[in-house]
Amino acid sequence: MKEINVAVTGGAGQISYSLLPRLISGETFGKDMKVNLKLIEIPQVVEKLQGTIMELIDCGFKQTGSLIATADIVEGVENADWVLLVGSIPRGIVVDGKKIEERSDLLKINGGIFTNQGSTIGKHSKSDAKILVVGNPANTNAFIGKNTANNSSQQWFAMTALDANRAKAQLAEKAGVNISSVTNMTVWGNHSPTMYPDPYNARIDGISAVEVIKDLNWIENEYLPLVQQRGRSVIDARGASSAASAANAVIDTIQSVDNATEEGNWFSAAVQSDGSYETPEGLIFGFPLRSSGQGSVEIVQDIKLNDFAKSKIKITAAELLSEKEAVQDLLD
Ligand code: NAX
Repeated sequence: MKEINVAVTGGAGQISYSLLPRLISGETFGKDMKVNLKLIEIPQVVEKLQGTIMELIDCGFKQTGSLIATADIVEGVENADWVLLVGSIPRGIVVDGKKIEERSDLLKINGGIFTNQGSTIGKHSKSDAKILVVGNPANTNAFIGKNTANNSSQQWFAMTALDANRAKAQLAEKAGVNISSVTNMTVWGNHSPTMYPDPYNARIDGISAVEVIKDLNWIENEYLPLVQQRGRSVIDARGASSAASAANAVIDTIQSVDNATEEGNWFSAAVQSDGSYETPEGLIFGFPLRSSGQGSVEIVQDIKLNDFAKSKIKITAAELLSEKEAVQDLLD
């Protein structure tokens, strides 16, 4: 069997609990791939991972390779092919006696974590490693990580696949079709309520979703907030954040990056902007992407954006620029 090394931070968190079995079951990397997992946690929590490891062993998957728990980031990301940065400090936590409520404080605290993780990944993970940031604020954490990693042969992504899946699901429900009919979904910009899930270029059985649904008021005034606030709606209903669907989106992203994209389709993730679609260069920005299946991923060009789309993309770009400013001192 071939082998792959996967590192996951936040290994004892909610998303990981749904994610980890699916990483080692043959579902994500294929039936012929043995998966060596390194689970990384903060020192106060690392002991708990022994329980998770027992459960992973007890799943009895034949693709399961070595299972290691560590609080040492160097040991954790050493030689990794994929690094899944799921761990981060949530809003509301008390740090040095202060309750962290402000987005700017959250940006700084998590930024500090991602400078260290980024530089370690840059030095110790494989030269063709792929890194997916899930922990929020995901785009700006990835921006910090990529810049401190300073290793241009590694590829950094921030996750927008959950938003894209939510965006497809709402279109499918409104149109009364199966979700598999909805393709070409892009979530432009930030993984935050300013994101722009693009219904004009999304297709339902090959036709623009807007043309199929024929309800512009719903599209522009109801659909967007539904998708943008879906995470909040799940928390309100469940009393906990969306962990199973987030884990599923991690797997979707890995598969989208690792396998060739179907002809005519694309997938959604945030990558470093090269200035495409007049977005600020350097930001980690949600784009439509295609993968060759051989390691390269490119931004799909020449998608038509109407004035509505351009105005929404400007808003999310402005938010990402202000997040960048808030963490700039960590990068100087
Ligand atoms: P949990 O709070 O259940 O778990 C987070 C885990 O990360 C904790 O066990 C914590 O100890 C660990 N951790 C914190 N700092 C760490 C560090 N420096 N190194 C290693 N581990 C560390 O959160 P969970 O529900 O699993 O969510 C994880 C992150 O995903 C959150 O930031 C959340 O906001 C974010 N999300 C991102 C989504 C996306 O689409 N990009 C969607 C789902 C989710 O909201």
